[in-house]
Amino acid sequence: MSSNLDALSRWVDSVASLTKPRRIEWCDGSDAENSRLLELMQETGDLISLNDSTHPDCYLHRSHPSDVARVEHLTFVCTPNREDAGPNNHWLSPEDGHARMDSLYDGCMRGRTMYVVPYCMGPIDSPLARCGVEITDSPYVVANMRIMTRMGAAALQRIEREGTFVKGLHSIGELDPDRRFIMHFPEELSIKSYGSGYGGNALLGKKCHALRIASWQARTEGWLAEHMLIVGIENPKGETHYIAAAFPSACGKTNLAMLIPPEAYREAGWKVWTVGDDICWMRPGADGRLYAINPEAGYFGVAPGTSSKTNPNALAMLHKDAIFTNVAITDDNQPWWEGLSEGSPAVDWQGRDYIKGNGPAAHPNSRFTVSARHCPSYTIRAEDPQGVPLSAIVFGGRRESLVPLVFEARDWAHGVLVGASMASETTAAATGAVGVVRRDPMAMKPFAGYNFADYFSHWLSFGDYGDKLPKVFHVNWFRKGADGKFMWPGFGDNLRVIEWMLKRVEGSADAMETPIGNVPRASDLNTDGLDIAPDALRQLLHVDQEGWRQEMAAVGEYLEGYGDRTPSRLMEEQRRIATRLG
Ligand code: OXD
Ligand code: MN
Repeated sequence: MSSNLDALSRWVDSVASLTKPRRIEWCDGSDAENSRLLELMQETGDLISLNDSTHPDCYLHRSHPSDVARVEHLTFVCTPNREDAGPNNHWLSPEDGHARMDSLYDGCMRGRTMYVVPYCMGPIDSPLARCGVEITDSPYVVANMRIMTRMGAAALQRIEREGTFVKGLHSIGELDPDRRFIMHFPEELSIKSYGSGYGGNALLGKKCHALRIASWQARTEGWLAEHMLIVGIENPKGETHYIAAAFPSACGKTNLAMLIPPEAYREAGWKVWTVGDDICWMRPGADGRLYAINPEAGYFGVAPGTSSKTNPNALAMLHKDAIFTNVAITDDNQPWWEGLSEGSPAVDWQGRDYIKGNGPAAHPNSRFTVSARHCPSYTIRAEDPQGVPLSAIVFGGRRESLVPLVFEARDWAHGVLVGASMASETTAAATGAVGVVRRDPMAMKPFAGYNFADYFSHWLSFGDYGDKLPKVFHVNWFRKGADGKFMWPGFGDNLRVIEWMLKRVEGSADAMETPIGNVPRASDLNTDGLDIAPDALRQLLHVDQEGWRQEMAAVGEYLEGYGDRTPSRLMEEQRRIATRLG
């Protein structure tokens, strides 16, 4: 074994002597290995095979009913200095974090197989990609990692060449909510997760590596690791602009990444290309533009609400080689969830006969895991080692009032404030109350691996790259009218808003200057064929001066909560806008 792999095998040995597995299996990512694991999981009941004629090679996994979402209250960033983790993270010292985890790991894999899973986040030959190794005792995690990352032999070869990799140790333990922790040691590039098999807690390449650890690495290396989709919008002239967009979990990133243009746009030649639906790593190129890769190779998407109306592309990719977690099934063994127009549930997500009034059939955070290549709007640019150049960055939250459909930041620093002041109503993607408005800067509240104040400074530092940077926008698809219904049709019609943004990028669309940024007039948006009352559109584009005065005051208080570390440039932006609001 080469000396670079020596370090890996020493770590594997030390984990094995702590966790005491029955056997160790190094995963190569091959089809044969995958088939063997799928078979094994069907024998143990971890996977249930779905209807083979409608959903070939698709499986259902039912998790422990207490283990259905990310556990933000049990997620820690362990740095020697508490301030480095910041008030946005739960903190433990590395010594205490390791001690707590290692006592849980002691003997935890007795009788189980320990899988060693080398993986690469990003195209295998990309300079922006980074590797990791996850050790896990869950074959379900291995099968999901194989879809979500470039997993196996090629990743191991890159690790052998480079020597560095993120170390992730995961055990499902007893799935006991009182013995469940997700810990990050950014200075050691390591992760320890115990007691959960749920995606965001257990597929360590995703939130733990590609966001928390990577955001830390990105700051030290001069790039950005963000909770953003990446989508290419091709106009009728055949030009494609790439956009990265940050929305909190379960706020429509997957839908926007796979948008189907309204009919008239399709006929005119507009096309949408999906690069990624959840995570974006970006760094400046030699030309001063930001280049982005999707570090993931698959989608771990929210099933409920996915339908032939809301996201036909997603539905089309869910008919083969997909793993469903906590969905319901129909009486002919097809997956089913709320919002799906076809079929009806016979068995709910917990395996009980479905009875109306007994709660939802599918868990609200039930998921699908599927390869990105199965998406009809997949683009081979997702494999481009250099990434795609970004024309726009979009921030957005779920806000039923106040926040207009879209506005544009005046410049980069204002854009950073727009991202930093994002807020959104909470969803079922994390345990806890749903529908409560909370500040979620850049949609990174659960995922920034360091102090938000330092993170804002890092974002501001990119301003030095000048006028080739993407333009920054904020959108809100979720405004509700007095009747409690959504005012904007959303989904495919969001392309109308994107068209305006891209015209702003090209300098060919108008806007009205307001204290919060540039807002289109109704006449600046293409509303041909749109089913919306003029008054609703007027309200959607209205800037409520008094409401924003209060919002900006709240933003100021929020930013001051980070103390001396809050960059003064950000506070100046906040004051500038607050002053203009009067
Ligand atoms: C996700 C999440 O799974 O954000 O992507 O929770
Ligand atoms: Mn996410």
